[in-house]
Amino acid sequence: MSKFDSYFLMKSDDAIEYAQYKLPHFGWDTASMTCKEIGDGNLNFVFKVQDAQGHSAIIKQAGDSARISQDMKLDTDRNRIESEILILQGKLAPGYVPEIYFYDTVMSACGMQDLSDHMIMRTAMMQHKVFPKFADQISTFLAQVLMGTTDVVMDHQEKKDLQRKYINPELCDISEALVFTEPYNDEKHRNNVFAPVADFVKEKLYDDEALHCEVAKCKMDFMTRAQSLIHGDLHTGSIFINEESTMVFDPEFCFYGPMGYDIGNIIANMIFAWANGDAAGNKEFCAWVESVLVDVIDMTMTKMRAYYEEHVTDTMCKNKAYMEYYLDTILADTAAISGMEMIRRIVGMANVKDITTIADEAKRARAEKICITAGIDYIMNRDAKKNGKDFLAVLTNAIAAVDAQ
Ligand code: SR1
Ligand code: MG
Repeated sequence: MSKFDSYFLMKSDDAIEYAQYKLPHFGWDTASMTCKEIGDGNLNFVFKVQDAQGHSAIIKQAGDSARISQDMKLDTDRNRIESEILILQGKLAPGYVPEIYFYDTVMSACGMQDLSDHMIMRTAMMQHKVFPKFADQISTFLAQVLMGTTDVVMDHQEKKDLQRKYINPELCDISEALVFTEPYNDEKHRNNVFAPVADFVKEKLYDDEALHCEVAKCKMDFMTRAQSLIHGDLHTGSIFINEESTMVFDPEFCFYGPMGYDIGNIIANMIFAWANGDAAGNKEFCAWVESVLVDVIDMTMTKMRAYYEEHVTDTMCKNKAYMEYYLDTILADTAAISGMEMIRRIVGMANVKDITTIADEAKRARAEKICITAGIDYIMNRDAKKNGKDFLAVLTNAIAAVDAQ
């Protein structure tokens, strides 16, 4: 019998004992072991366990409610989903996700590679660090994982097995509410709206029926288009980065959905990084982010096209005109989700530090209006966004529109 034979929420001391129990082959120096809870996400507990001899591991545990809101009860099975997905993504895109050492469905916890030689990308973005390899690396991850799990490429029965296994209704329900519903009506009265933009939000988001119609279309697409095994929450807080490497983690929101959801999350969160750099007057950083916006779109599409051409197995999908249609729908979905993510992080329940830490009220209000204006353009005109330059022009146009007001 062990104390870990039934579920309880661990504290740091428990995580040390747990690491010894689950990872005995690490050869821990038990006397010097320490542990720090380092989770800064909205849902889980993350412990870094290490000893003085250089051994270390991350222990991640799912609680039965969200850290951001105790009222939000959640199935702890999400830890299994996350672990299995990381293992699968590691096969599709080797070197782009942390190694999973084990996962444990009793404690709803997993052990994974400690990436302390990387930074959480959002933290790095807020320090205005640049990573010249990022666009190339993230586009490889996106193309290989997203295209690699489609019906275009996979055996259809195997794809359906994955789709069934990772249906993930609870976490999808969070996204359906927080991304596709509440930012447009505050129906649960839990939006966080920065007071200086309250009138702008009411006019541009709550009162615009034409926008609501387009959002409804995107919401139903999200709920019904089982295109790829998507990460489901691919913001800069789900990426570890350093000069040489980009590693994606935290795929607990994963399910079979439209792949533009992941690409759009990257675009939106890079624009939050841009807004933070812009408020600080850091032109060099902003120029790098702008180049990333263009490159992420163009490189991802180039790599997806190549992956499609090389790996397509479905007979009908070998049709060239269909391939062009398919790639176009990915771009339109990417644009729509860029907009959805930008809007929901500004006005919804789960905000981003890139924006909320802008201390100057007027600068923060301007940043928020730029994000909302760009977000609306991405949603309303999603079919017209055909390349990286088009995606960047949305930001440029939003700045001009807001500054002209
Ligand atoms: C209650 S969870 C709020 C948000 O945090 C996660 O990272 C997802 O983005 C979710 O929407
Ligand atoms: Mg997360």
